[in-house]
Amino acid sequence: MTVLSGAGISAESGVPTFRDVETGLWSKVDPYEISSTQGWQRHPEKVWAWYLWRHYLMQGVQPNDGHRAVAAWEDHAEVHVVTQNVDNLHERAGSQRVYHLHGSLFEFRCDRCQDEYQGELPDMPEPVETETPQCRCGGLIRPNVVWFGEALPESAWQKSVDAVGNADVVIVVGTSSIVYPAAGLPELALANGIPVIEVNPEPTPLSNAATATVREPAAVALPTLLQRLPSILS
Ligand code: BJW
Ligand code: ZN
Repeated sequence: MTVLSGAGISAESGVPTFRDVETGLWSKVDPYEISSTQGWQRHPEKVWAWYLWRHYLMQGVQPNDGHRAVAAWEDHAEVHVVTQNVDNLHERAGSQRVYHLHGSLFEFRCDRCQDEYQGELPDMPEPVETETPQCRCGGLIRPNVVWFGEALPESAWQKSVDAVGNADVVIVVGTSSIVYPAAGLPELALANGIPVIEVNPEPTPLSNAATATVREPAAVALPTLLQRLPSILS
């Protein structure tokens, strides 16, 4: 069984999603300014403040019943978790095989020599523009996440393609299914005759093609999903 998760699975832990109309992050900032290489080159202080703020926020949240349910499925099946999220809530809930397609907000590195940064990071309860730390090589320290226009980490991508291609069922939870190449993974499963179940309170571009849809929040749907699978798929 393979789970593809997006921001919606962490919404009930208090991590804001990106595209939800009123509460989403993109209702307040321009995604291409704050999460793209061009934005970073133009005003790193702004991007740095925004990521330090999200780093601070994510340090203070806990996994919810959705993350915990996915971890508990490992008692019954081989579960692979492919996540677009940069939080670590799947791991903290106990999932063993987690592939981070868009990197991690708990890792930082130099934007020039790529060296990992181990230094202290300030608490940032509100995004306030601030200078980024500098690497020995003169490069700037950035979060180890994947911005628009950047390639996904090769190893995580390959493991995700394998996990989807070898799954008996793919559960797609809490993603708007518009950011590629991640959004191509359910399409890959369907093309291989693998059932895809979408868990999302709102319709997405995947909904019509999915084998079944569960229109419930993740923390409500996932704890009983395994028992409901036979009837959902019949
Ligand atoms: C609930 C819920 C609850 C609410 N329970 N559900 C055409 C084809 C292919 C690619 C492209 C294309 N046009 C442009 C591209 C490129 C681009 C792209 O896809 N753009 C589209 C937006 C058009 N893709 C890229 O640039 C990617 N790289 C790439 O293609 O590289 C090629 C390359 C190769 C070689 C060299 C160079 C380049 C990279 C994409 C990186 C995305 N990065 C971000 C930021 C990560 C860091 C950070 O966290 O800040 O990733 S953007 C943002 O979107 C983040 C997310 O992971 C990603 C997906 O968002 P997600 O998770 O789906 O969240 P939302 O908010 O959109 O949706 C939440 C959903 O939850 C909603 O549906 C709610 O209803 C639901 N929900 N509450 C369950 N309680
Ligand atoms: Zn460096």
